[in-house]
Amino acid sequence: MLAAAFLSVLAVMSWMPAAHAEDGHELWLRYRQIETVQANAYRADASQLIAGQGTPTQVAARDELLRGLGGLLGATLPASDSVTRDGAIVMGTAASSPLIARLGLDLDDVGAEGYLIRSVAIDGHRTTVIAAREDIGALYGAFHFLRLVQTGQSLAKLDVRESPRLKLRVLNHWDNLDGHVERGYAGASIWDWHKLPDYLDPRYTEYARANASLGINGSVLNNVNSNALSLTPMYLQKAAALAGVFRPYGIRVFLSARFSAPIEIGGLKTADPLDPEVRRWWRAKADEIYRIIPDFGGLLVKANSEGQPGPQDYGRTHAEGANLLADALAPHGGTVMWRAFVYSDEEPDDRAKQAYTEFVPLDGKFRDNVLVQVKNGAIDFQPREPFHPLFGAMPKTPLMMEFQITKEYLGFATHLVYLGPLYEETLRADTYARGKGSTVTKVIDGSLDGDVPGRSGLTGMAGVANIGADRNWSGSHFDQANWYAYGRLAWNPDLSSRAIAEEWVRMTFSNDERFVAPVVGMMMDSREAVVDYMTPLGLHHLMGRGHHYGPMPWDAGGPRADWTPVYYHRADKNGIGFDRSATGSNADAQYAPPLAEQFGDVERVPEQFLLWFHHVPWDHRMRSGRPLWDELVHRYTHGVDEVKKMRATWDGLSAYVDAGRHAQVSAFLAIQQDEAQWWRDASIAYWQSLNGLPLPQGQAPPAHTLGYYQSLSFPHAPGN
Ligand code: GCV
Repeated sequence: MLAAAFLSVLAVMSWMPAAHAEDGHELWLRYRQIETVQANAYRADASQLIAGQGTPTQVAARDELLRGLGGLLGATLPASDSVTRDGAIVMGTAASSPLIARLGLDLDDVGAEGYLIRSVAIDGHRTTVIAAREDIGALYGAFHFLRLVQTGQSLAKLDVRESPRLKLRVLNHWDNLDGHVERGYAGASIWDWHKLPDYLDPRYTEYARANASLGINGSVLNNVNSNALSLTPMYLQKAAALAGVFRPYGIRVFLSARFSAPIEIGGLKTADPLDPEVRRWWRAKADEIYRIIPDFGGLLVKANSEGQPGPQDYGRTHAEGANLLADALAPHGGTVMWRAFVYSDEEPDDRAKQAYTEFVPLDGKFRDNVLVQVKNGAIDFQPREPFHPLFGAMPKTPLMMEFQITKEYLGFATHLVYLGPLYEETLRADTYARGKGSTVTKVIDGSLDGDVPGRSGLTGMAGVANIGADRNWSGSHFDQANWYAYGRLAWNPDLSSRAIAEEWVRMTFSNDERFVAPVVGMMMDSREAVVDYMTPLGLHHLMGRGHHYGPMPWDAGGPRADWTPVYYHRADKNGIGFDRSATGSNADAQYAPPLAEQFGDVERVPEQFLLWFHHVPWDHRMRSGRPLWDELVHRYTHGVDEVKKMRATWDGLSAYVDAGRHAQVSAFLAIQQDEAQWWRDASIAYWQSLNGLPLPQGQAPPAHTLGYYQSLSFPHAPGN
């Protein structure tokens, strides 16, 4: 909670005229000097630092506090060995700090990564203690302490106790060895594989710092559509160099593994998971990896999905495939993250059903060191999807959440869409798997089924990174907020997306209330806006083929029906929507009974999922009283209007932001407005070509003919 008194001071005092143009490279760790009166107040609570420097992690924590407080307070914090004045900060573990050992703090239940921040008296002086069981906890505590200062909170009477709710909090980079980032909109990969391991770009350390500031503790370096070469000695040495940079920051390196690697780089004739030679090969490969990277985290696998090789090529199951790798990694403590993003090459069924159909029968068959990694929804990172029905349906198997941070389906880098509300909506969704209150969060943090006999205690969350070589890391200033929100929710999935947005705005831009409130408001409304202008009322996957840029609801044909929008909307002159009720694909039956009933009933389904679960006539009566067609048009227009509002809001905030960042956000919002209009107009023109209905009164017609929208093509759209 923000201290009210402090904030009122901030409201008046912290505004500083927009200074030099910034390029966003420093992310939320800008540490710009705060206003003098406030800085003086903080200096009384941050007057000296007593912290060890016996290990690289201790050095990182101490350097961060010195850098952060030095920047924020505009003064070098004296370092010392003992508390000699009020406002001392003592940081460390019982092992690294005799002062902390002396205090006898109750650190037993904070775990290896947790920490306490407490106001105490030491030798008669007011002191803040940042204490942990392990060095990494102290580093996380240092970042937390800095966040308090960055967001203008009081440092008096601190009593913070934090530990992460999930064990693995990882970024998945879809980075190829040639530097291209699949679904990347922030330039090339930050991994310069060619110059590794000899040249360590300073960016690698900056990356590690930024992630550690959020508690992210793992990085899968390469694309899940993987190249077996990443497991060859040459690339393992390169990965080891990155692991060395990340280690002080508590980040372990993982790799995506290609299932057919035994053939491609091992010279075997098969990759059959039950073949003894193949088993030997993977065991030897794991031994080799751990010789090179002793704290290697493990392997992420996309198998039998979108053309990737996998155990089904040999008539084996996903569990048999995952267990092959799990057995190889187990002696070293490594983890397998086996993805459930699968759909059959033969398209026998509704694509939304296939992961559930394939994985539920395997519940309980995975080794203890396997996590099944499940996307938030059953199709593919759409602007809105119901939560994936696998959550709650595999009680004997730890499931790991996979969110997408990069905005493949949400306007790439130029649309301002804050994903916190999307993540929060999924995490808080009630699966009803063990009765009311069985939220997705409880599924992934293990609290719902953690006591199922034989189940391992692994937990985790993965985020598909939006990081690239652009100066601002994420392709746009506001996309940094999605990296930030992902990391904060991976640490604590119960945090509110609004509170996270507020923290981020204060750290990234300004503490001035006149800026914070409108910008947080914009961010919170932005996700609903994109749903409205792209895919309202449960529509989904209507984006351009392959690159997923722009609207293409008319697209049909090609190699497989379930890659085309017409497969998903099924619109004709009579109606629109995918019937997933009992009269259709019956996908709703994959949810627990109360939800299945609700989703399956066209009168009770939440309207935001109407066309996800039902095919309805164009004149279907909506709760607003409007017929569906009118409601759809209304939603499209509303989405565009929301973007116009965001633009107007941002335009009025130039006094609070440096000119560089303000100008780029303005330019991107203008692009977003044009593209939102394009989505609205192209969609309406196409639906009208099917239903022949007039526009509701007062709604503007599309700016162009349907033929115009259909003629557009984007062969070089990024990320493909
Ligand atoms: C890495 C979608 C994306 C692909 C991605 C795939 C996946 O299909 O368009 O680029 O491949 O999801 O998550 O494996």
